[in-house]
Amino acid sequence: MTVIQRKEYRPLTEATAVTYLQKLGYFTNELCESIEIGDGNLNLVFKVTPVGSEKGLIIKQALPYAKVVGESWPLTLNRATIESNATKIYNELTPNYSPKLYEHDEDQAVTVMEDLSHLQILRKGLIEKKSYPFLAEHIGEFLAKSLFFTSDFGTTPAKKKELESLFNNPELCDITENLVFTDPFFDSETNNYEEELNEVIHELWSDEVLQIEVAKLKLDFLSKKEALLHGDLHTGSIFVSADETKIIDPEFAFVGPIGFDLGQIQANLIFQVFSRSDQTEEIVEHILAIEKTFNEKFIELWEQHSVRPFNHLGLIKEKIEGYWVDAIGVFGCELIRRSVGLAHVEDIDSLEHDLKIQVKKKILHFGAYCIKNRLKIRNIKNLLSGLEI
Ligand code: SR1
Ligand code: MG
Repeated sequence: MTVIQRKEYRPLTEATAVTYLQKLGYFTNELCESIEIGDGNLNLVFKVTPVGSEKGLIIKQALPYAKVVGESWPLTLNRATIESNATKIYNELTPNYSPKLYEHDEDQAVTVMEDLSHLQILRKGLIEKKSYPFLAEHIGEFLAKSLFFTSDFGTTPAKKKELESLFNNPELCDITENLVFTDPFFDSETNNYEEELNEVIHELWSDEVLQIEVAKLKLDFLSKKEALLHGDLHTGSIFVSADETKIIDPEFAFVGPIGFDLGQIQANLIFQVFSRSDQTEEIVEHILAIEKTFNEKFIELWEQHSVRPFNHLGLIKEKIEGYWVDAIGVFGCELIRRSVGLAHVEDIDSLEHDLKIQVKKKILHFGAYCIKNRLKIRNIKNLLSGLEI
């Protein structure tokens, strides 16, 4: 029997990130610059560039705890392997929308990827009011392809079960279950909100209908195994320029309800509608166009690539309608959790205090309305047609 010796895990520094790459054969004879650029909640991210050159490589390393809280919140390193496996699948299914994956080291929880630093995080770009004419088309296509080809419409039962086992991601699913579907709906220690919101939040906590509907959505999150999800598709997980869109950070990937990815991205875009005083039409157009593109492409993929020839168009349409009903529920939960829970969004947090409170109150009411009325609302187009900000 061969015993494989695991190498002891060590967090990289800016200096060791360079030697790490050089040991793998990259930039061996070059002087390199290295900077830690991670601004997310969980990982170290280094950009290593040969001096005098624009493009380098990105090294991402998972830390054994959540950076956003500190060492008191231990976190599995396996999420780096989940992320690298998901990126590999996205490289195959949606190469235009995913960074190229070069290396993965399970022991060190390290992934080496394409340098996308010529792009900007979508959330930041939207806050700076930049325009992205192809955004909705790109996101809609990414969603349709990644979800269709990993669903029972686009893959075989055997491959689907392989996906379920490869993306067994209990720790990160648990974080989402708690932070999205549980903690914001009771007086949890993880919550983080302004005292001016006390009254509205207590209203939500004592709203029995809301509590039941959130419990149903949580159960769907735990039990619906529809497709491989990105699992954390907010505007901080997308890099953009005027004509490029790259989806990053799929460490929360798992096989779950399609409406989860659909609802999360749409909610994170609508924060811009709530926080902007002008130019909201452009964002509303993106949100509507994502729904339209997803629906059209999903049906097109089904017509051309279905592994289930006995399916009917009516069934696909019914299923897609169901995904959007689920999405509106998730959308509502995401609105509430980013206002009450642990992890906030810069779109809202960067507002001046009084305005922020006013906006957050609207978001909380709207979130609860979406969760409770999702079956009646049915889709994003209907939802936005009645939206008054
Ligand atoms: C402890 S992690 C907090 C949040 O950051 C991630 O990006 C996910 O959205 C998670 O819920
Ligand atoms: Mg992330």
